[in-house]
Amino acid sequence: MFNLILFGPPGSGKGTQSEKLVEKYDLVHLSTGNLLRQEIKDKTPLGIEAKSFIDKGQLVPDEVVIGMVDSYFDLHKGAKGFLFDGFPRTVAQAKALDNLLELKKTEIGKVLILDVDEEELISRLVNRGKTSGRSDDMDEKVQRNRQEVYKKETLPVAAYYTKAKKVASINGMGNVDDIFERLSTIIDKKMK
Ligand code: B4P
Repeated sequence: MFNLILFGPPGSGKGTQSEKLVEKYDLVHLSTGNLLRQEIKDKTPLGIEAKSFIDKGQLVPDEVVIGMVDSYFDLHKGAKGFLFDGFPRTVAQAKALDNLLELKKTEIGKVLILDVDEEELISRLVNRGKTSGRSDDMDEKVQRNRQEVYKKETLPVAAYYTKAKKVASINGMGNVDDIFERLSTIIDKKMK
C-alpha cells in the first residue's frame, strides 16, 4: 500500500490537487471535509453535530472524525493506497491514524505540505464562497478564525511527521497544473 497525506491550511488547494492525484496514482481519496459535508447534507446525527463546529470555523471533535475515518477504511478493504486530504488535523488524529495503519500493516509514505500566503488563502476562500454555498466560506471573520485554528491545532501535526522525516513542503502558489507537477515530482521519486 502507498499512502499519502496532503496537508496545508484551509484554502491551500488540498481538495483541488487531491482530485488529480487520486486519478494519477489510483489511490482512494479520503477527504474528511467531503465526508462531513455529506453527513450534513444527509442530516445524520453526526452531520448535525459537525455543522455546529464547521459553521464557526472550528474543528469537529476528534472522536467524531476518527470514527468516521475508521468506517471509511472498512468500506475500502482492497485499496492500493489512500490519499488523506484534510486529515489528520490534530496530533490526536495523527496518532489514531498511525494505529489504524499499523493494524493494516502499512504506514504513511509521504506528507506533502502546500505552502500558500495567508492573504491568498483568504481571497481563494471568499471567492469559493460566491459559488460553493458552503456556510464556512461566506464570512471573512470565519475564514480568519479557520486560519488561526490551523496554526494552533493543525500545524503541530506537521512537526509530528517532521520528526518521522516524512515531510516535503511544496510551493502552493501559482496555477493548479504547475502545483500538480511539483507534487507529482516528489511522489514519483518516493515511489521509485
Ligand atoms: P476541508 O473540506 O478539508 O477544506 P478546506 O481546508 O476548506 O480547503 P482545501 O485546502 O481543500 O482547498 P480547495 O482545494 O477547496 O475542511 C472544511 C471544514 O471541515 C474544516 O474547516 C473543519 O471544520 C472540518 N474538518 C474537515 N476535516 C476535519 C478533521 N480532520 N478534523 C476536524 N474537522 C475537520 O481550494 C480552495 C479554493 O481555492 C477553491 O475555490 C479552489 O478552486 C481555489 N484554488 C485551488 N487551487 C488554486 C490555485 N492554485 N490558484 C487559485 N485558486 C485555487
